Amino acid sequence: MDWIEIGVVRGQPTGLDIEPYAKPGDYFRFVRMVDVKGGGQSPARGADIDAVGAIGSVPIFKRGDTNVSVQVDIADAVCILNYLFGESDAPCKESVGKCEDGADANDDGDINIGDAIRILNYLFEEGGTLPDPFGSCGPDPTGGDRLGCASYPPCD
Ligand SMILES: [Ca+2]
Ligand SMILES: [Ca+2]
Ligand SMILES: [Ca+2]
Repeated sequence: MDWIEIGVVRGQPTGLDIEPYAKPGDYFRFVRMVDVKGGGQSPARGADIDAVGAIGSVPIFKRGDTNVSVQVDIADAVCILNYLFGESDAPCKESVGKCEDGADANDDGDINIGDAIRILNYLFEEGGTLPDPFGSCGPDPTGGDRLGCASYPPCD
C-alpha cells in the first residue's frame, strides 16, 4: 500500500486538507492518523479525531452510451470512430470528450478502436454486457485511469 504523507496537525485550526494530493478519480481507502510522541504542553495532548469530513463526488454515467442517447446501440460504436477519426467538429468529439469513461467500453483505461469493437461484440456477437456501470448509472469501478467523466446529463 502506498501512503501519502499529508502533514502534522498542531495548534488551531487543527485541520488537514487532502485536496492538493488528490486528482479527480482517485480513491482513498484508508486514512491513517498517528499521534506524534512528545512535544506538546497540553496534559491531554494528541489529536482528537472530532470529525473526519469528506466533501466530494464521483461522477456517474452509463458505459457505452457515447452519444448520450441513453441507449447503447450501433450509433455509439460509430460515435467512437467519429471521435477517433472524424473531423474536429464531429459531434462525438464533444459527447465523448465530456464523458471519456463512458466511451471506454472495455474499461481498459484508453479510448481506441477496441471500444467500438467491444460495443459491436455486445450488440451482435453475444460478447456480453459492458463492464459496469452499464445497465444503470454508477461510478467507474476502475477510476484510477487517466480518463474522466465531466458530464453525462442522463445520470444527473
Ligand atoms: Ca447511445
Ligand atoms: Ca478502452
Ligand atoms: Ca475506468
